[in-house]
Amino acid sequence: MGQRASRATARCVRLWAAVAAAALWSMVGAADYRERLAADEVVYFLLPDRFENGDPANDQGGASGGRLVTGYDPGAKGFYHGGDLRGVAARLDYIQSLGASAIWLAPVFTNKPVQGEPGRESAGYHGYWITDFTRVDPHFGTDADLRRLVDAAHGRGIKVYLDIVTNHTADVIRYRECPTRDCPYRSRADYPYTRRGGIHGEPINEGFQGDDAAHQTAENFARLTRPDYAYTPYLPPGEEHLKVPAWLNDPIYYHNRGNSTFAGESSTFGDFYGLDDLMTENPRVVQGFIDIYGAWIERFHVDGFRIDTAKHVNAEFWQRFVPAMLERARAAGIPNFHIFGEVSTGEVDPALLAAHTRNDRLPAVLDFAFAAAVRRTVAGAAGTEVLARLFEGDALYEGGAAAALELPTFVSNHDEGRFAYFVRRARPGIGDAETLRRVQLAYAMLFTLRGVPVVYYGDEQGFAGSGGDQDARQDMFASRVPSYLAEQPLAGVAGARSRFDVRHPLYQALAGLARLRTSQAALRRGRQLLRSYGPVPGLFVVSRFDPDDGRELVIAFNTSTASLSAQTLVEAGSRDFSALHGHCEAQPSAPGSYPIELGPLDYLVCAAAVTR
Ligand SMILES: [Ca+2]
Ligand SMILES: [Ca+2]
Ligand SMILES: [Ca+2]
Repeated sequence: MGQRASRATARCVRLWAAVAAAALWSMVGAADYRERLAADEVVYFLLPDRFENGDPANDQGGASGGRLVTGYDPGAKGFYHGGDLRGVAARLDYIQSLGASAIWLAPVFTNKPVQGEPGRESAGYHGYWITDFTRVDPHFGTDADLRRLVDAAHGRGIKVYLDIVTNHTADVIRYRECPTRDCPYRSRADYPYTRRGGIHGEPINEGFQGDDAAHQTAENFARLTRPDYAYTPYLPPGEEHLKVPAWLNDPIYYHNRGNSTFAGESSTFGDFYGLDDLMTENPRVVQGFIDIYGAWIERFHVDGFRIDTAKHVNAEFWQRFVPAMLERARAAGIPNFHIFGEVSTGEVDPALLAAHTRNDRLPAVLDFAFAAAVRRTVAGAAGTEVLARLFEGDALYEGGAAAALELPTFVSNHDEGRFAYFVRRARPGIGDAETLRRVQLAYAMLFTLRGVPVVYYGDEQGFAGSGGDQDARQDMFASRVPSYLAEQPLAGVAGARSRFDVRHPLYQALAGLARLRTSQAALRRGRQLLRSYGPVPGLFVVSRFDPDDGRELVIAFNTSTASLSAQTLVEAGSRDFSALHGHCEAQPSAPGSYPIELGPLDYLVCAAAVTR
């Protein structure tokens, strides 16, 4: 068949595919959101403080005074800016039009408003410094505001995931031995539970058998009565009853061994920069968190949990906590409750991530290895074989490649930074046009490759940021932070303005990708097969297969800045391809060999009408 005829056929099939896609899209939207599998979602991750201010009356969290009391300073990137849950509810149209079907809210529980040494204070605007685990932070509104948000989201078929923390609370506990917070880690061997202040100290906690899995019983922990084996913990005056529920105020439920070095046993037993690290081996602590977070499922009917700092908690805790949460959710009428843990790494290291699905039995983990692989190949200059190595690792997950379909994937986040920033850092001097193409290519990978795409709020408005953490947490409402105002967003203008522009090219691109993914079961739930990759930037191809009829989708990316044409393997019986994105030849060159032509940093998605 000549090229002209083949293109005409492809156009015709494309039209048919678009009609079918629209029908499928409406079917997905009409179905009960609870029936959708975790793999079906498109997740939008936002920090309530930085998204939209729906109620200026709560900006100071009900307190009055300066920023060191209220935590509120909209001109400082480390303080509260005024965003809240009403603001999120007011922007559901924006979130839904982007194609998101689930919202992951950064923690909404009551935080210590301000902590840190004098002169180095910052605020709990991010939500990870919890004092009251039973109430919405007053800066974000009320429990009723959360209920209204969840109900409104559900009314649109949008799920809501809460971000939970069990590793630590806010920094309240101090140690007598070190008046500043720079307390070095004191190990279990050098400072055993059964001696006061080291191996030569007086005997304490007589008969305590240790914290290992075999001894995590109420009887054993009843013998642990003194928390001063390593340091002498105390609660500063006025903060003795700060935490809720009340059991959290007792230092016996914490490790009290000083700061984590993020290596060795300190990774699970050390304080995360002074944050009070919970004794998650103690069954009282396990039950305490089952009670706390089970109540949030039952009270608000949320649809899943993202678990903060999951890798800093012992495996046995998760082995008990996760099944309890899934059971509470099922009993509350939420059959597909999703739980995914944060196991952070900057490496393409699926073995590390997979170990937490096997040892901890976490149903899923955030796919930091995916983020690292896309960063290396699309922001950096690594060959596309890095992506192949990533997906070969899917076999390691509990449940194998099928389980990997439910891993939330991302290219930007609130800790490491945004993809546009990674591109600018890796390629100083390139223009915004190329940066934009690289961000689009990264998001094309996110939406079409296996895993559940997580969009980090603001990426769709061209936010780049100037680093990680506070430098990647810009305001969607008119900002007053000088460094945010100085930033030049991709395809946008700098300055203090509301950033909910549905015509922004990245918003449009991501919305298109979300529609594509939602319309194709192969992209949501389909098996993925590696086809083409290499040691240098260039072609990367996978096939994905419709779980119902077996039709093949060919997905090809060009990570280089040169055009390419190549043949790639397809199923011998795949033919009558139509273009879901880019230019697709209608027919293979020969059975099992399909021609690919791609411009620089471009991609295509071609769907076979028949695969036998
Ligand atoms: Ca507010
Ligand atoms: Ca502390
Ligand atoms: Ca810990």
